[in-house]
Amino acid sequence: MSSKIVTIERHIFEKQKRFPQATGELTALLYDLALAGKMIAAETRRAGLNSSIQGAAGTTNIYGEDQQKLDVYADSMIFKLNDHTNRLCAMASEEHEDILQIPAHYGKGNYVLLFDPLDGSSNIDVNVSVGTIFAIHRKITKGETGTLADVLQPGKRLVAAGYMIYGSSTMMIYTTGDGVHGFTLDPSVGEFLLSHDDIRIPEPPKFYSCNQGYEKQWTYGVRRYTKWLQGIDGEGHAPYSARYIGSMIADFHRNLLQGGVYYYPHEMSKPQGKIRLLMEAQALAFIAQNAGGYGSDGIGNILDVQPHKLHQRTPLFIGNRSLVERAEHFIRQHDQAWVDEYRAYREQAAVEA
Ligand code: AHM
Ligand code: MG
Repeated sequence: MSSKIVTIERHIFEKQKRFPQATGELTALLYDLALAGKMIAAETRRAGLNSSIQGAAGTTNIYGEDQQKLDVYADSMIFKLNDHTNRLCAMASEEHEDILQIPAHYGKGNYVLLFDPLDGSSNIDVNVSVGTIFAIHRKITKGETGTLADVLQPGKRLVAAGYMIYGSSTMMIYTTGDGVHGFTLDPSVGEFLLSHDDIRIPEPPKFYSCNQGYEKQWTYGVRRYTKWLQGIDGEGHAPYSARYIGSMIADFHRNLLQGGVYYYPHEMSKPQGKIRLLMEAQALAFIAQNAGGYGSDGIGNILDVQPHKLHQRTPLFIGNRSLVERAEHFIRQHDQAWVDEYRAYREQAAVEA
């Protein structure tokens, strides 16, 4: 534990100072996201008291999922805090079908912001932790404004990623590829203060997190993997404990700090899984990798996948490398038909992109 008080602003600034070519743009962008996190946290805390922000908004997003009022609030807050800063050329949100264009006058920035404004939002009304996930790419096209090609980049090219978790305390975790750092919001002063410096996912892991209620839909490899985690199949090791909140950010956060694996696998009826590659999986895989862990789609590294569409979904296995690689092993052994089908989809996708 450091003896000095480090605000998130100071931390980001000091990290960026090491790069002489840094303009301060990324620092400011991350700081704007911290501000968005504080505003969403404040609204989330009052959700149980205020019917104007609690419950369903009466609308659906592009996946046909019911939007919560707080989904809509979080989405518009992130957009409004970032649409006029000259730092971004485009944004993409889980809640919108197309990329979000920045007003022409401001849209000449060097970065692209992708976000899931409120992950796990179906849990808000029952007071369970939710979170905001974000990922930042550098603009790669030559034109003045951002295009879909700037958004559809593999996760290995990310410049930064992170999340805010609105739980018993509010935290912001971020990485720019140089360690994963965690800050806790001190509500009395409204500042994120460094509380978890240079997070490394611990060994040995303790937990596995998945929706086992869907086992019927799983392929044989995923079922065998789960039996292995339970210590039933294989070498008969002690079982890992099951923890599934149904709010990925909360499950991921626990496993990042205490060790474990979260998985939302492919299913017979959903061979591409549920989790969104661009707004969820890339960011978390980048964080996991920078904390010594690993994120896979069951075949290989999520960060190598070249996306072909904005709302592409992916199976996700993420956490301690040893546990994720074990999932890949079971899938390779038992789910060859799915591997062939999914690999073909990925390769075709790369050509289309
Ligand atoms: P969301 O971004 O619409 O909230 O969906 C993602 C969420 C994850 O947070 C969570 O792990 C999963 O969906 C829960 O899905 P299920 O209810 O099928 O287990
Ligand atoms: Mg989500």
